Amino acid sequence: MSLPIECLFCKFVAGTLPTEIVGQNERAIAFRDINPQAPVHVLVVPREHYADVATLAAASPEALADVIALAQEVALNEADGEYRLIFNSGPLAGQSVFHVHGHVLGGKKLGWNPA
Ligand code: DGP
Repeated sequence: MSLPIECLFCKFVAGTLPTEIVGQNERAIAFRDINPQAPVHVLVVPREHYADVATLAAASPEALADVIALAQEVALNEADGEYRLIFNSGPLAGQSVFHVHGHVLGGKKLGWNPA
């Protein structure tokens, strides 16, 4: 697979741009969101580039499993294992970076206003 060299999250995975890594496993890394929406707001991304979660699930279920496992690990470390995991898919849903990422949100009682 050719890597889109302009992809921000690919650069975090490769280490060519710095970010605060808070966890990693074989196929995924986790780092803090630059614009946190909760006391805990971490992004979990596969090391390989896929645009969205459905593409990831179809192409590499193992990598999706690693993304989910890492989200759980981060939430156990930082939010007592209680968290929301969101994959925005497509611009209308709010996706702005097209390297699939799960938002791990927690650390407080979360509201429910996706609008
Ligand atoms: P989404 O809108 O679902 O595609 O989420 C993209 C997230 O990426 C957004 O919450 C902010 C985060 N983000 C954008 N640029 C950077 C960056 O340079 N560093 C970090 N750590 N996060 C970023």
